[in-house]
Amino acid sequence: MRLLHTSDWHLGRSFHRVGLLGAQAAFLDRLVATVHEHRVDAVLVAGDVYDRAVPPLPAVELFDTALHRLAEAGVPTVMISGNHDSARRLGVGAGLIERAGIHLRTDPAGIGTPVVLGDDHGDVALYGLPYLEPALVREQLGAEKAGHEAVLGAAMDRVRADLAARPAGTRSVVLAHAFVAGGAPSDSERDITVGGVAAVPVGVFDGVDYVALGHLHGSQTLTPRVRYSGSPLAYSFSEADHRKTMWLIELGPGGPDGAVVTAERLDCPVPRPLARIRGRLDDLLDDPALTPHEQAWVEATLTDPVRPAEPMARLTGRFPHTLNLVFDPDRTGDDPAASYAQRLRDRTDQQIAEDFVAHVRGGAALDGAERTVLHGAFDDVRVDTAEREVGR
Ligand SMILES: [Mn+2]
Repeated sequence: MRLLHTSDWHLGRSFHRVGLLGAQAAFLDRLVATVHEHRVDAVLVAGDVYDRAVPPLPAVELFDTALHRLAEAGVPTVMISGNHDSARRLGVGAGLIERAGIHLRTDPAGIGTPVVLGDDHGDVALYGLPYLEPALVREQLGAEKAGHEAVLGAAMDRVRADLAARPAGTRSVVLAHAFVAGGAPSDSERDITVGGVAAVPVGVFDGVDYVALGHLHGSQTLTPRVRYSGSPLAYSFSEADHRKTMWLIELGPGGPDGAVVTAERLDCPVPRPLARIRGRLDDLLDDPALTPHEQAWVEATLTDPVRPAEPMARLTGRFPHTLNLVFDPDRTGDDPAASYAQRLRDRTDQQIAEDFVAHVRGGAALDGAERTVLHGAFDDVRVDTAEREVGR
């Protein structure tokens, strides 16, 4: 059985000031063309279909068109909601479009009910696990502990229980939207770590022939059976070195150690390459080595000790698609002038809040109890926001 695995479309997202709807439409064209060209048996979309809970209308229209084209192609499609999607909104009409072969799984209640497809080697059960927000689904799933590992573990127990009741030799595929240990993040995923350890061990998926993951935006192979497809487009400059692809997975006949899995990377269309360039402004304007980047979307880091006049106007003279300007002046020693944004970079909300508390009371750090209170406050805000979203 041939599966096409993709995720993290983030329909409606823009890149700095540039709208990406055209690029997202071009990707969907490629997806549909690939389905025909490679005679794909099922399409797997592992979450973050949209960029926001309430996506802009053109993004909804693009999604609607994609659904119609997949249904017309007659290719069964399994989709789950990600942490950017509103599961409730995305799931509207799921029961109806199921009849057209589009299986939209947004409700944790359906985790143990797979889409069953078949080929010459027998049945394949495909389980869609929507993004599971631990505080919201822990009780429903009967997870013994809090946190991502416990709820995903409980969800996988349901999958394995269902699978065990099926005819021997039934092959299995799981779609999940999660941060699995060993994966490398970029700057365009929404953090899911507040409230504890986000990364779940890959062993949580044991017993399944293939796991189609979403959430991390770089294509990655955690094991031959557990992969991230990554996003079809770069959504941050930290992805400048990514090759954006889909996985074409061939699921062979079952065996004692699981079905044979082979994988091929298929490229997504690149609307415009990305380049991160760094140096003094005059050098960036002159350096012949930068010629290949002149038509790229550029992020320029200027290292001039004194900020040059009109840097954007001058840079766009050579690099008309410059989208982001960063100032990182060459200075020596400990620099009190380092920007606030630079000091906050790579820090979690919890760290920033702890430093703030210490700062306003003369340097006294939080003790354990205080840290717990702060931690709890972040959790509460997060759960409130999520509950408001699902309308509870
Ligand atoms: Mn995502």
